[in-house]
Amino acid sequence: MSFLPKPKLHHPSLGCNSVGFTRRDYEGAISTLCAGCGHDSISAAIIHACFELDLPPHRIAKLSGIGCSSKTPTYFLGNAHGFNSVHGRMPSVLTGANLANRDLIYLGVSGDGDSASIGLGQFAHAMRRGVNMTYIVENNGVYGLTKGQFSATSDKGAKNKGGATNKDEAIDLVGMAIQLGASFVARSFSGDKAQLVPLIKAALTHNGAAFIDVISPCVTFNNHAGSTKSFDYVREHNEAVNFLDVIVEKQEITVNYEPGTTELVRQHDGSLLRLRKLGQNDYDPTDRAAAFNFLEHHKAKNEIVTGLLYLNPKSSDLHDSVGTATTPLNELQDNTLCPGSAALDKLNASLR
Ligand SMILES: Cc1ncc(C[n+]2csc(CCOP(=O)(O)OP(=O)(O)O)c2C)c(N)n1
Ligand code: SF4
Ligand SMILES: [Mg+2]
Repeated sequence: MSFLPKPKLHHPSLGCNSVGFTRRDYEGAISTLCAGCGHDSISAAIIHACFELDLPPHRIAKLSGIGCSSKTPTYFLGNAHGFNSVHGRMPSVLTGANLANRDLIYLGVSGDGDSASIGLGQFAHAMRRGVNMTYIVENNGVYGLTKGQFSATSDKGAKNKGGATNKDEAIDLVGMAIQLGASFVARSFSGDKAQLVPLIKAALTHNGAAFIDVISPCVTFNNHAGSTKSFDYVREHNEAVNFLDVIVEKQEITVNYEPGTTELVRQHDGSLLRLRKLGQNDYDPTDRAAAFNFLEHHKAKNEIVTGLLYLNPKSSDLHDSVGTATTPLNELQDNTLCPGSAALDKLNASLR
């Protein structure tokens, strides 16, 4: 059985957020993934982020492709709109839905196989077009659902469970997203909820293409010595550049920070991102070229850089560039859809 509904009961004293929902209202069915799978921790972080952002679940549309990762939308936001599409095709289905109804908040969930192998072209075009969405890749370096083949994000030299070595170069989706023009690019780790939840909140409030690569160990097929996506390896090589707080516009914006260690970035919707810099670096996430160099530099040292890596605070989205109507298509009235024969005659005359 792949769908186990959770009982609706909850403790009467469970707190509500400002739109009247408890945390339970953001949950989905009981997960059927392997116990300990990193993907389940990401689902928990999504639930946490949406509850804290006070998002009404029915205002969210969650879409995915095929894979263990793409199964996860069943396990969170049971009251949201959902569409489980074809392997690697989530970005185009989401783009279509977004163009038809811009009033929903779009969350795309995918895997490294789904996005870096079969769906690489779809991933690239969603990023370069600036589709207003949060795009999460649950990156375990293998095709988990089909029993652990190397994926395109598996590092060269990494070993699979049977001891075979990957001979191909890895695709770094974070570097690609920056290069392709995504306006929000981050990397995190499923085992670091304190870092991941604020990143998801910031991505959900961002206008434009927001991409988060989340290293998410596959405990069944890729959590052994020799894997560069295991819990132990990521913990040992994780280099966090910053820590994020999200202050949404409706709250009174007060900040308290040590000068020189915190950076404030105001987003398109008025929300404020408070970035606490970690370590001794002076990392500036708004400098695209520097972000790219930083990534390459640390990759050469086998370090996995996490945190908010690139942000364009003046981002725009596909609707801005295409100039679409502000009203969702299903709400347009006949007089708007059909302005009459006089308007058609005028248009035809202008083309003669
Ligand atoms: C068109 C098509 N090709 C191949 C498959 C077989 N298939 C299903 S899931 C998958 C890979 C999933 O890997 P990933 O996206 O990394 O997800 P994970 O299971 O690791 O979370 C493949 C190759 C398919 N379902 N459809
Ligand atoms: S096979 Fe791997 S990715 Fe799939 S549910 Fe199990 S641990 Fe998770
Ligand atoms: Mg995978």
